[in-house]
Amino acid sequence: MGFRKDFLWGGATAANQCEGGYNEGGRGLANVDVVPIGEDRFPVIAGKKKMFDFDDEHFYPAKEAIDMYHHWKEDIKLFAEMGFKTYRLSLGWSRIFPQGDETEPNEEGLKFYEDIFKECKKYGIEPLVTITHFDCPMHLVEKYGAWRSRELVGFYENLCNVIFNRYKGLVKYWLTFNEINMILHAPFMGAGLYFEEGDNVEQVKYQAAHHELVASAIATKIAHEVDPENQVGCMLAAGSYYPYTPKPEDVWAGRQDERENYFFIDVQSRGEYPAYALKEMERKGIEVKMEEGDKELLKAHTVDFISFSYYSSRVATTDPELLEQTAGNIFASVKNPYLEASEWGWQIDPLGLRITMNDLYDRYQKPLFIVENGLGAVDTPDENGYVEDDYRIDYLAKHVEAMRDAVDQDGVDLLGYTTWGCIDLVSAGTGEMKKRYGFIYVDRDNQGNGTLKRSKKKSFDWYKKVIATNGEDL
Ligand code: BGP
Repeated sequence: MGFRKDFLWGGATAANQCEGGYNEGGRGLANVDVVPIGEDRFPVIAGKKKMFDFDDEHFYPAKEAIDMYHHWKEDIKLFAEMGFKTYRLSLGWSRIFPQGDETEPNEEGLKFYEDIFKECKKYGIEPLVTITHFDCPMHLVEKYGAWRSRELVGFYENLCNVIFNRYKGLVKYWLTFNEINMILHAPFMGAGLYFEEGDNVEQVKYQAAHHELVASAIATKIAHEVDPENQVGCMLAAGSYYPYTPKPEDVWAGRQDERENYFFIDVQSRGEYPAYALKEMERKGIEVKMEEGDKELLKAHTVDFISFSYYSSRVATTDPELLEQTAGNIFASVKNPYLEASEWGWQIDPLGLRITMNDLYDRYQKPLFIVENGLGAVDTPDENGYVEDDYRIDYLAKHVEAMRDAVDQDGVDLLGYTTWGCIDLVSAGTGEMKKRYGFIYVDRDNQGNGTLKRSKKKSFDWYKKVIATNGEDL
């Protein structure tokens, strides 16, 4: 009983939130570089055009982040010391194709990740690679309007051809798009999408989503062709919905909200647009333009496993006045009176993880992979950089316990678990360093000051023990 013997314990990061080195090694600019810290972090709203550049007024955390670009050896060594079996990281698209539409890749970028994968392998760590974690080269944003253009499918295909061939034998687990449903909620940060005056916003979003879905199927196809050992997953920002009351309308509202997210995975895992989505699009007057062969492609190249992030459950209602949008958390939800919340208002619900796992497993009957989970908190280090983060240990222990129940009691097939931000990094939602998730503290503040020194928190040894006992000793 318990987790499978080859359970993949580890941690997760994303290129733009940890690498820095935004203009080094021939790297081009990406959408994620130009979202500044603070109130202007989500500047792209319907009808407003984004200024695509750095300015002097704002601080852009991704420029340097925690400078993993120069610290990766040291960081991987620390992951190995914790006993990681896997390390989830993402490729910076604009490191490999600085503009995005070149035919030849940038060797320096390719080599950078190759060295990382080799270093991981040295320690017996299996890389889990997100092909795009919210990032899109700025040139593709400006010239083509990012994923609104069908041409992006071809550029992404080119990227996939290059990486699957180059990293054959080094990488086996792949995720096509991080939190693919984020395109609906944070279109610029999530997919480089912006809107012009007069755009039918929903139309643009769903057309762009279709392009990503087709690109994801093509990636799956190439991955399997290049190496049958490759395992490809989709990635959902998950969290089951509870109805606020037993009122049938609230239950129905929850179902609707859930479907907005399931839509993507239904296509990626079952291979076709679900009936409810087609009807909803019809009602909204959305016409997704498909090319010949798209339907067959989607059907033939479905994912091997279902990966997701889980931070909280959500609560649905028909009463818009009850809905809150907590800072950084872009999913609107009613505050659940039975749950406590993090300092950022994200509600803490370990049982919700078990519920979410069951929902996904019932629905898709494919192995699951939890690729993000964790507590964003303010850490106060002592003079040696040591943090007594019992609150983080408590959060993670309860979530691991819930996932063990889903495996043991409910029979869910779970491949692995990578906690979010295993080393402190820049928050995607707020752009801050103040919101930390790591087992490893990084001396860096919100304005980019600090020595960048890495030090172990209390949770470092705790997680090491969890991994060593395969999740028995929490
Ligand atoms: C997910 C993203 C991550 C990560 C995480 C935590 O949505 O995939 O990139 O940042 O959320 O969110 P935040 O950084 O806002 O605390």
